[in-house]
Amino acid sequence: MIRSLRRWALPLAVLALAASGPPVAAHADPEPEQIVNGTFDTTTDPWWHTGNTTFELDAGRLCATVPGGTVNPWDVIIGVNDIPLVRDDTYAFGFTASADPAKVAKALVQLPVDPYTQYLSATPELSVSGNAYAYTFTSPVSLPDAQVVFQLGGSATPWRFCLDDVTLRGGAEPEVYVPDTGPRVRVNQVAYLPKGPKDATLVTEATGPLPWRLANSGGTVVASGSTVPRGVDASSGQNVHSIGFGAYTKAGTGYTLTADGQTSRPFDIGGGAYESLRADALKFYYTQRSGIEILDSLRPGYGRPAGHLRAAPNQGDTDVPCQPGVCDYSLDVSGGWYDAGDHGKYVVNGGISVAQLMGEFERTKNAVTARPGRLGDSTLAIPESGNKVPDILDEARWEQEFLLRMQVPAGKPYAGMAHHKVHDQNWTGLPLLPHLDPQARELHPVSTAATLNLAAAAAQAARVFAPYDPAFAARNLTAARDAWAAARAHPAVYASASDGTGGGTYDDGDVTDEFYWAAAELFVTTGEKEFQDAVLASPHHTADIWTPRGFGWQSTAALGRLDLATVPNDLPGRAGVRASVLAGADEYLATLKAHPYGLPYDPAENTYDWGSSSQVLNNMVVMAAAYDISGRAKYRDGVLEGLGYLLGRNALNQSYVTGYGEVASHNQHSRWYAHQLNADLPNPPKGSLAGGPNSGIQDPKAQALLRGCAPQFCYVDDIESWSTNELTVNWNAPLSWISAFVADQGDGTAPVPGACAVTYTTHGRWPGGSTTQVTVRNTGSKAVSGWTLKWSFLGGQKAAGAWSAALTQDAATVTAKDLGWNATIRPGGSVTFGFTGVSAPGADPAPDLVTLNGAACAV
Ligand code: 9MR
Repeated sequence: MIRSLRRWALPLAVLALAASGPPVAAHADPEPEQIVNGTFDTTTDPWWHTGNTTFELDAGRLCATVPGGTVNPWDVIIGVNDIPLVRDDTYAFGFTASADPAKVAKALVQLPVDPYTQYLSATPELSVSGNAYAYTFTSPVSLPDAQVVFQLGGSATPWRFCLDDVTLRGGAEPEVYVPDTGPRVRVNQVAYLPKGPKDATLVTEATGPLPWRLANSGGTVVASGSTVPRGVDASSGQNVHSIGFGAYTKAGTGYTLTADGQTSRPFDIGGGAYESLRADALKFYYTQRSGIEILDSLRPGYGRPAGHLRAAPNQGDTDVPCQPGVCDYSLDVSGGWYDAGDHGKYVVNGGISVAQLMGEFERTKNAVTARPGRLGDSTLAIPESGNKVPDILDEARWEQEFLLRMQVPAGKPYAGMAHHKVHDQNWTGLPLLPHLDPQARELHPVSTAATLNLAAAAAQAARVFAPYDPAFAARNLTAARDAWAAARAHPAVYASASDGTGGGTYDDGDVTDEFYWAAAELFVTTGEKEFQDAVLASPHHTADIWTPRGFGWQSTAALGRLDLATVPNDLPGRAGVRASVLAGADEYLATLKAHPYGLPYDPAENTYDWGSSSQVLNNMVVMAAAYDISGRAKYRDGVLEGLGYLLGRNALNQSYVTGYGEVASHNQHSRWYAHQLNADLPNPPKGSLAGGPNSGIQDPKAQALLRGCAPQFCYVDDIESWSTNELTVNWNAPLSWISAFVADQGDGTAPVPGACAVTYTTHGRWPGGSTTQVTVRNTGSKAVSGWTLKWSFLGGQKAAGAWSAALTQDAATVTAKDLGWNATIRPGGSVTFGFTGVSAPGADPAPDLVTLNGAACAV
């Protein structure tokens, strides 16, 4: 796999430039290995090839079919870059290789640029059965970035080359990478809510309690106490203590915490930062958009031409054929968001991302603490701002329209299914702005996972867009039904795990969870028996789906369960579904309480996932949903404490969100936010989440620096570390969901429940309409004089006529006001009013959340 053909002169910490290597003496330790991945166990990275061949990983070897009809040896090359050489040092170079049919190749260690001076030139005679080859040479130069290349061209006929165990020993020991982790007191570097929990971690050798002091920005000590020793933390390998200072509640900026002679990075006590993070985490999506010019006026410093339309050198996404042999048509699959730092667009990942954005919006209808206006129109500075549709939905629609385009048209084989992905034919290097990508784009085969993902997202879109654009909602519902039927007809079409040239695979061999999620969304939207039956029959409906690693693109059951629990619907046994979310949250809370860094994430094998930041966040989403369901403060506090890890309370003492925290990730792997490679390009915008520690360290940068890392240390803020430091649409989605949740908590004061109880009863239903009666009872001890009752319809219902109240409706939100004569509700007394409604297609469930004069009533 080639991620980066073009290399850049970077100050690499690992490169030893000293020319004074020790003489090659007989000593027990082997000379240092300079080839990062010569064994090809799981990847061919960072090896590259000329465009006329491709790599295959074959039983732990790198293999390639060498084309015939070339003239010179250098017409076909396989190589690896950035090999440091030390002048006058002697090197042992070796490899095993085979050729079928037998061939003579050239193996070179050389200067990577013209005149390509060769320090070693060998001509191994390769056989079909394969041989091991060994050479020595003394380097005449010191060079940070020599190349090892195999020149394979010059054959009239094609042949197959396989390579393994490439080794180059000698030269200087690679420098040991030691990250700068600053002071040993680790805090949420952004902000603690005044009325919320406040926890920090101290890294120390001490085993007994130590004193701590909290100081305000003037240096005055405002609180103090003793640390709690927690022993050695497995996720970091550090001996740690915890510090709790939640009793201090005064808002302010520039606080510091001191213990064991170390003073933390500064932080605020206040909620304001989360209001900006709510917007920034969502604004991330506009600059990820494909197929539209990014306006510099809306995102100063980030303007760029539209990507992947037809303008050269782009070949464009407007008329994309399938991979050879996959289909006989081409589709307009323009638009949508780029997945990550690459230019690929993947249905399963786009689907979960757009679903979480729509879920963030839907939460404003169903959660007591939600502040709907904060996600309203004109909150995100996007081209659609001002169109009277909440900006978060406009942004979601940009992706949703793309997902619909990925569906196979009627009349074609697999009609109704979704193509798994569209991306470049080959991997491109960095940097590369979207509009400059010259690669051909290809549609990849359909998959059941992508089809169900589309069904779920489209079913959800059908209800959330209904009040704003009934035609778009109806289009989504049709697409969702078609996708569901197509997935039922083709239940086991899996994306290939080896289809990873030019884009990620996103392969998934178990789609039972996608069936559950799609059924759940279709049921919530339509209320229909077929989907209810599918939900109730799914093993995921009753299983403990709250695994330590959490949910994501490969395990989607939680998305279904959470919506069944939080969005109004009349599923039999719904109380049990809601209780199961609390049970899951209790598991994550227990993990968090046991973890000295306060993470609701502690996989049993003590290995962190690719994109672990998002797994932490998704586990927090479960706790947040439990808070929305139950109002129990412990769940909300779990979310607030978990957020601290992402914003600085961690082993690396850094925030994983660009622009938030004193020291924060800012060199995420991206082809267009590539400031680290080209000073004319920007860093990622503020509010961009880095994937975070990944025990797999699949990229060569991380492998060179981090081998043997404890989980929390498996991260480097370097643009080349695509396995620890990328940014993606599916990682910013839970960041945005959680930052909205946290911003909604204000200063952390728990909402006071209203002294009211509401019964909402739909008495009559006929095709297209219904009649509903609402009774509001005053359960408090004071009279209510003058009342305003609010709720949101779930879909596109309209209140048509009312009695005993004045009803107005704005999109889904209904406001009912007293008529003067019934303005007073005495303690224990009640008022009743009613209305007729016009039903939208789909279910018409009673709203979960009704507020009286701004406070939530029991329903
Ligand atoms: O996020 C994905 C992670 O879960 C997988 O383990 C990994 C390897 O398949 O791929 C990650 O997704 C990448 C995708 O394949 C291509 N675009 C960038 C994504 C983030 O690194």
